[in-house]
Amino acid sequence: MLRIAPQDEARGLGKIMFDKILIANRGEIALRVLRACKELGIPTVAVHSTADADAMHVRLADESVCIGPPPARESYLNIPSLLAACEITCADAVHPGYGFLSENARFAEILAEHNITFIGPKPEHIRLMGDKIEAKRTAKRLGIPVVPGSDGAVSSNAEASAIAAEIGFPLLVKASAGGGGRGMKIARSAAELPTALATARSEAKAAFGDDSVYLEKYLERPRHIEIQVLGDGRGNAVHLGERDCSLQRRHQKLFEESPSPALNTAARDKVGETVAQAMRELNYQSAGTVEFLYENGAFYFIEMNTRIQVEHPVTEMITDIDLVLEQIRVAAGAELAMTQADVKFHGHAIECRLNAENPVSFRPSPGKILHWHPPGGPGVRVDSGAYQGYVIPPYYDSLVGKLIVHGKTRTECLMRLKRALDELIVDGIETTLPLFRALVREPAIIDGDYHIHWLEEFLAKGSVEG
Ligand code: MV4
Repeated sequence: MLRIAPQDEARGLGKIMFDKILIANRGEIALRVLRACKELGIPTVAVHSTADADAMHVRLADESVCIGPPPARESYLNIPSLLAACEITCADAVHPGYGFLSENARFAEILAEHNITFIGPKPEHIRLMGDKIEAKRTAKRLGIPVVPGSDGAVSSNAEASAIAAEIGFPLLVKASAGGGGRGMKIARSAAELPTALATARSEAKAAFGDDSVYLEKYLERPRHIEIQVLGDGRGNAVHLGERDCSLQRRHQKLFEESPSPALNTAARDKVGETVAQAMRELNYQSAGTVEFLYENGAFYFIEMNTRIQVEHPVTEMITDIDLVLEQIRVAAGAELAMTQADVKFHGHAIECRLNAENPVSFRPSPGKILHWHPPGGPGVRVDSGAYQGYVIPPYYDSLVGKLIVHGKTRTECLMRLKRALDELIVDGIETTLPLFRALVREPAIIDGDYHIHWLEEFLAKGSVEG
């Protein structure tokens, strides 16, 4: 059957669309993908473990297939089960969501070998960005500013000392196979360098089976600012501005906003255009995020994520671009629906991640939701698979839902967020809601004056009451 995406219809460009999309994920992102498929008129297949039989994504999909027992390794990460699910349902495309198999280049290749489209980047780009040394080398070659450091892996203490003499201390030792903060060690002086190297190496070997490490100048109090990109794999790419994701605890983001309170239009346009041009040169296809540290007015590339991210709605709210729908369109071979000149930024958006966790200890709090009342009204979006009576299983991440709020200005957005947080009712489990109610009243948050260590320092002061 011939289906036409609304954008293509409007431009008179009929494109052949997928017959059926299998969503290889769970929770709110499975729902998010399902919504995009419905708006494109594409039938959907949900997959689920035995623990997720009653999940909302299963109820809302056209068809569902049980792919295994609760542990993710036997279900959501089980490639043979997923292939079988595609086969029995005649799905011709798979959307991986985030996490699970979303950045597994081998999975993307296996699907291609079975004539099933992986809705995401080309395997070569997933693999390239998965190797942090190669990713950084590529970024540098494409004119993206990087953190000063070693050019590739360091092979000896002597080599590390020579680099330290050039760039000075503090230094950070990072694992080439790392990312997301795993396998990093700080060396504050020459005396600490051999131990930092040895510890990072052995941790990297244990965690990733690869002990190669590289060195970077350690930035003390940067912000974490990431640029959203979208490419069609045919030389067209745009940037959709930034998200400031500095508010995190143990590398888990909790509160994200766009635009960043730290950037002006000129700074955004400059880094955004550099990144978009790099993606054009790579022929990058699909949505992607280029992560930077930002300190004293300068951007430093750290890594690139080749998936749709949890916090993508913040960008959708200020650009009016449906990122998941665009991922599907370009995976089907369509051209990007917009040029950089078409991308306009409107107002301000903030996302809060509602996790089933104790707001002080952050211990997981799975169990039955006894009462669920999401907020509504102007500028409010809730992406969640929660419902009254739903039992959050203990096997997966603790994300219950995301509250995303939009306003014409940051002030309106914050006032709206405060009001939405006050409307939200979730009973039966503990959640991070009290943390957000405290945050929106905090002067540093109201002023936008924070960095990547701010939240952990705030929590250490005992600022949140459960
Ligand atoms: C850094 C850094 C300071 N200096 N690199 C942590 C996750 C990984 N993707 C990169 N990370 C960092 N790299 C240099 N040269 C500080 C961090 C970091 C961090 C970065 C982003 C968001 C939260 C963070 C929390 C602690 C450390």
